[in-house]
Amino acid sequence: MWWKNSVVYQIYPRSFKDSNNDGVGDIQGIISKLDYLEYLGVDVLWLCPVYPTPNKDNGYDISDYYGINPEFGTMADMKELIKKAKEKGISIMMDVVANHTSSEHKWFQEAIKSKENAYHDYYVFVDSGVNPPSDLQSIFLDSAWKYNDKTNEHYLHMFAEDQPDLNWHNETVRKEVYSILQYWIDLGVKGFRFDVIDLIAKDLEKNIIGDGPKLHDYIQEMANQVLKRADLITVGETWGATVEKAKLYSNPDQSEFSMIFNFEHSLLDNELGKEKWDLKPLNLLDLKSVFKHQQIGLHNVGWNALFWNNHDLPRIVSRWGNDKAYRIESAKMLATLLHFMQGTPYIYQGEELGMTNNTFKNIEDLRDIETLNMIKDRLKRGFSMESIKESYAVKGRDNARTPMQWSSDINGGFSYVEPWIEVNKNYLDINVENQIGNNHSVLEYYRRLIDLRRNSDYKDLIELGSFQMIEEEHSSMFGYIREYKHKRVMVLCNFYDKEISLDKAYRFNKVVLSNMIQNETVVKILRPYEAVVLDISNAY
Ligand code: TEU
Ligand code: CA
Repeated sequence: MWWKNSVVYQIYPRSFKDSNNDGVGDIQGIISKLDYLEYLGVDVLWLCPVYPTPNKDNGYDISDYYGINPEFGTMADMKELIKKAKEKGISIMMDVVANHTSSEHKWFQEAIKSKENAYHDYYVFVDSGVNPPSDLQSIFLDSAWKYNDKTNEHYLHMFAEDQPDLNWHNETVRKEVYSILQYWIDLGVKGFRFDVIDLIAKDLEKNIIGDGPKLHDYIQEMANQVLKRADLITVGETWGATVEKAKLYSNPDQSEFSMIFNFEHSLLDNELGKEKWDLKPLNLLDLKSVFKHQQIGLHNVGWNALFWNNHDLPRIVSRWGNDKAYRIESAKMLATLLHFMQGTPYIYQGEELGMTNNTFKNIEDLRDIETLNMIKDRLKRGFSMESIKESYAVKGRDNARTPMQWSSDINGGFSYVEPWIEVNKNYLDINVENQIGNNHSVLEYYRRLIDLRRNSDYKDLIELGSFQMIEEEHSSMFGYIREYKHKRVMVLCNFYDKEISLDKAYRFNKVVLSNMIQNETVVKILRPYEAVVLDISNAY
């Protein structure tokens, strides 16, 4: 299980690097940055979808699973990327969107022609005449049902109407997915990320969308027919996961996935039971409880993906760190907290620089369908424009999709022409060029974290060690101990911008890593956003 010691780097190709100056990132752009990714020390590149797409949801609406989006390049470029990454010991993880296709996929174009069409049962049609079968709402806030006049039916779409849901109860559909996976395995990819995989077994009779009764049957069938035959890293995107479910998804017997993305922590600043746009402050004690439960609950019985960021989430240093006076310290503190836990860490492009959310002055500058639908929905429901702006400023997905900031050149070195989405104006201050080799930078700190996990004599402790919270009730400090054989390290993180006292003065043998100079012989206070990792193997 090589991936237990790996670090995955997530690339949103559209915003990573534009090699041909059309304002859109591309595969040759990724190839041009492989030296950088090797320098960072990552082992796997998760590419958000690179297949042909009408871009209604920036590639999560796939019209051909066997091709490459011409905006991103050619299949030859893709094969070159796989080859050149492999030469650097870096594997490629593809993003598999199998809950739905684009409405422009040939399967759907056939399916809507007639009920008798061979592809009709590839999708979820309900013969309800001109009225939708139910008031089910899509995740993008419109009706989940779209009328098809040719067959006088409605079809299901849990996301945009241009993203019709596939019918996984149809064995032919499942076989089509397995063929797609095998095709990419044969091309040399070493991993897959499965988009909203917990929605694939929906049971409409029982009014169940997520976690359908046959979900694990289908995942296990996919594992047996394809995944287990290659030595892959696989991760399921499961917004409905809990620790208990995670044990099933990530069982060490490899009957399903290597791991899952469990979003319990990422839901903690949503008003309970409301939408992500209904904001509430994070309570650190909730976060500590969620991570403790995951760490202890999965130890030796499952495996966790460790992440703060992705292309759907606001940037963590703005969300739960401090993107003003303490940007660098808080970015390093958040990274320390996450990377010393058990699991496979995922670094989202720009996270390693301490990149922040972007201030979108005008609605016209927004690109994401989810945000644009929310604006329409909330205006209709009478929300003030002020509250709507606050919601997307804090939680909008465009925050994570502004171009990667490479240098102080025009457009942050992403492209010489105006990019498809605006560049964060702080690129002059936050970019790769002024962080490489700068010992104080977030980038070099991430390199040390990755090196500790991959190459240090703390490697086994980080990968296999036990987890124990300390000062569990402390409302500002997140602290834990990892232990393996004769080694023990203590991770102490001050989550806020005020100096704090610890319940005890902690002795230690040596400082393994810290985001500030640590000259004390015992630690009993932490400065704002201070993170320190202490070797305490012989201190007690
Ligand atoms: O996201 C699943 C999903 O539900 C998220 O969109 C989530 O609801 C919301 O964005 C939380 O901020 C996956 C992909 O990651 C996302 O980019 C796609 O839009 C979606 O599926 C449909 O494929
Ligand atoms: Ca380009």
